[in-house]
Amino acid sequence: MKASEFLKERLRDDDDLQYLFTLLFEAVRNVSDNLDITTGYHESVNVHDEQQLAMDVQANIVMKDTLCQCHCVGLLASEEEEDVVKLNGDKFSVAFDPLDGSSLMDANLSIGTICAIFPGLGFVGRKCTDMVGALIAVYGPRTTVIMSWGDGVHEFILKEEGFVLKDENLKVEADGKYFAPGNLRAAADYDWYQDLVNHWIDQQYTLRYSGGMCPDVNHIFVKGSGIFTYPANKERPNGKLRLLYECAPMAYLMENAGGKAVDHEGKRILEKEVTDLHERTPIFIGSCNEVDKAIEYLPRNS
Ligand code: P6P
Repeated sequence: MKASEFLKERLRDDDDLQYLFTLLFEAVRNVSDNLDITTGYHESVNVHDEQQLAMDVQANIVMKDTLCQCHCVGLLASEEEEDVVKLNGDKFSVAFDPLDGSSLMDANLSIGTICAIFPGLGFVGRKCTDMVGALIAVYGPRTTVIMSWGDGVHEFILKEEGFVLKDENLKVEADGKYFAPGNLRAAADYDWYQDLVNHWIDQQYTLRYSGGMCPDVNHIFVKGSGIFTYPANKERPNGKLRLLYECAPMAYLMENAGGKAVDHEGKRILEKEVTDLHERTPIFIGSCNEVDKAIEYLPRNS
């Protein structure tokens, strides 16, 4: 079944959200078709003083240009934009990381796009529970999308004819022995993280870590279990990953698939309020029991 047909059939009660997702699929296809691993660095840096890859800039343009076509979108936020971008609509605000992990491209590792959809206008001051939809794309051996609007989590794959449904109502089991331990530097700073990693090793968990959040969390959705972590360390006291356009959409999808996502205090990521477009948060996400186990090791609990 084509993604467009699936959306028409299942997302009947909100034509605008259906159209917005259709445009997001189109944007992902455009980014996928234009990924050029020979592209070098752009002559600019982004808002975080990070050297921008030409592909970062290109993907950001694609996302903005595509979303500008949506009459119902009023506000955009992007990792590649210092401030919000105002559009003409008033029904949705969309935050995105247009090309997460782009620095992995030259090593030909998988990368992705992450999107969060909020109702109305505005991001700062909103609780992440306000979200009404989310999407992640993975540009790997194949281009796939996982998305949800709150009625199940569904996976699509890009074929010649466009995106087609690969699997619907994905579920993440409570237990799972795959682990993706991000920011291992923190194990050198904090014994609790070293102890947690040792737990996974002692229990003979299977390591599945690529350095790209999209493929690493996508692995949990597709295999149906596992845990991804990216804690803070002394150099990065709030971790590296962004709340609004990375952790919150991932948490939205994970909770809709039966999983869990918390921060360094064991607080639900979705309960967090957005205080800044680009704020960072530590994240522990995946199978409920695996996240709960990780929480036991957190400083305040250990
Ligand atoms: P580190 C990629 O650059 C990214 O933003 C995420 O996709 C990934 O999980 C994380 O950073 C990897 O961070 O510190 O291992 O380079």
